[in-house]
Amino acid sequence: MSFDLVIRGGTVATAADRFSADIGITGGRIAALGHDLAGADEIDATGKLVLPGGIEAHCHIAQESASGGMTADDYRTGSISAAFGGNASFVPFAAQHRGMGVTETLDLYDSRAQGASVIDYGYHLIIADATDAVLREELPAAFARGVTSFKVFMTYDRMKIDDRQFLEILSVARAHGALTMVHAENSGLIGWMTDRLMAGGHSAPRYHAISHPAAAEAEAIHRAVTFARFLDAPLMIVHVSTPEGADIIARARLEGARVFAETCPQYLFLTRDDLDRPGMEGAKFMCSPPPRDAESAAHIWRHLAVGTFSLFSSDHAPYRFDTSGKLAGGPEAPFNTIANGMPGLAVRLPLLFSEGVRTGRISLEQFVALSSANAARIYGMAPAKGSITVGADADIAIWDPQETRTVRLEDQHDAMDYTPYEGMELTGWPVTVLSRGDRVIDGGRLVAEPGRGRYIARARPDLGAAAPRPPAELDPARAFGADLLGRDG
Ligand code: DUC
Ligand code: ZN
Ligand code: ZN
Ligand code: ZN
Repeated sequence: MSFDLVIRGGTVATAADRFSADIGITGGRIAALGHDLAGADEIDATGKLVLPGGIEAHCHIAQESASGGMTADDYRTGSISAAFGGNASFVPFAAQHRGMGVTETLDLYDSRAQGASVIDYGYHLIIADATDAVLREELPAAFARGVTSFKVFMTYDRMKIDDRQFLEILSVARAHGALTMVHAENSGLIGWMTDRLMAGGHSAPRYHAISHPAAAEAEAIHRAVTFARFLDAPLMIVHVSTPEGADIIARARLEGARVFAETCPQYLFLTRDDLDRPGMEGAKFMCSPPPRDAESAAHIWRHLAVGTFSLFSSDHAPYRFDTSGKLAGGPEAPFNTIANGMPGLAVRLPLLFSEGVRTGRISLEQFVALSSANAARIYGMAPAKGSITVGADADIAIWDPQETRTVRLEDQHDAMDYTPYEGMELTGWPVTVLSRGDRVIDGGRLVAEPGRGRYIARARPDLGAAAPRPPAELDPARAFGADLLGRDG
């Protein structure tokens, strides 16, 4: 029997194990794992690692902010950059803004993505306007079209939901088997700090970090986790930056809560000192939550190693260092008018491989879990995505674990004019990326056409069993009736 394509002689790794095998691919799927397989086409992977294609589960592509600014990357440049970074699929956000319907929002993002992406894609829905119609009709309709995760913001005046709306969204999501994601920072504390700093004339980029203290994240994570546990609704806390926040999550997980968490490169590799670079340079390192300090980063690394975090995502939020992005408010724009976010699609996985796997902080299997397998399961894309197993999509990244490169803007292949990681030397890089058996990146070059990527209609997230029921007097469902809380039993 001959396959369409055979990847020969590599070390295959999944989230569970590693072994040497050839991979036989037919019709875009993995058809066999074995030895001495023959194919019409072959890739020699001797000395290389053959991993499930990365899944970038947190990035902002062709998204306008609440104040109207557009990200620099669209689905063409964003997907190309992701592919160069070892990703075979990605799940950007479809952002509802106030006054927009959810179906309208998803149709708009479909029009932005179709014909543009080189890799497969889905969307998480951002809910900014939780009207009755959204909650009762549009969220179920979004779920039915394969958008099975919903993000809410506890901060940002034009995006934030209040506690009652948060409870309502958790409850509706739970009833449909959807996963709620949350940007957890205390809005009042950030607003108060910002006003004080601005009143004192402190408007430079470095004050952004001071205006978003660790306490703002810890308080909001505690509140979000409390609500999720009260309803036994699953929750994903995105972009966790602080030891205080991670500790709350670790404790809740230890106690059996279905609370999941994500961290990002900026909380491991950058610090608030980066915001204090000369002139406006610090604006390049402004994101929310902001980078913290070296001790916090070391603590987040340990949480990554022990399993507090299920996901390591870029939070690629590309605003250029010019008047189309960060400096839209002028050459000395005050920090509270500068767009939050930084790029990272192409460098997320090399950073984690070089500084995580090679240093022994995490295992290769953990690397696969954090970069691909967990996202596939948690966001309803398994078993087609996230593993190297017979029947799965042939979404594969072939890595050279010995190759050393210096991070350069021109190798990001995004629409940005800077990378926060410029000049870092990293060892271990993806060299070939396949999506459903098609070469997308080969020999350091893009070899796929925009538009070949397909929409992934995601299934119900696989999040494990609900927590055991508390005693009747502590169980809101039994005390008040299941319907009231939207629980399904
Ligand atoms: N939240 C994100 O998830 N990304 C960029 C900025 C933000 O506040
Ligand atoms: Zn956020
Ligand atoms: Zn801790
Ligand atoms: Zn984000």
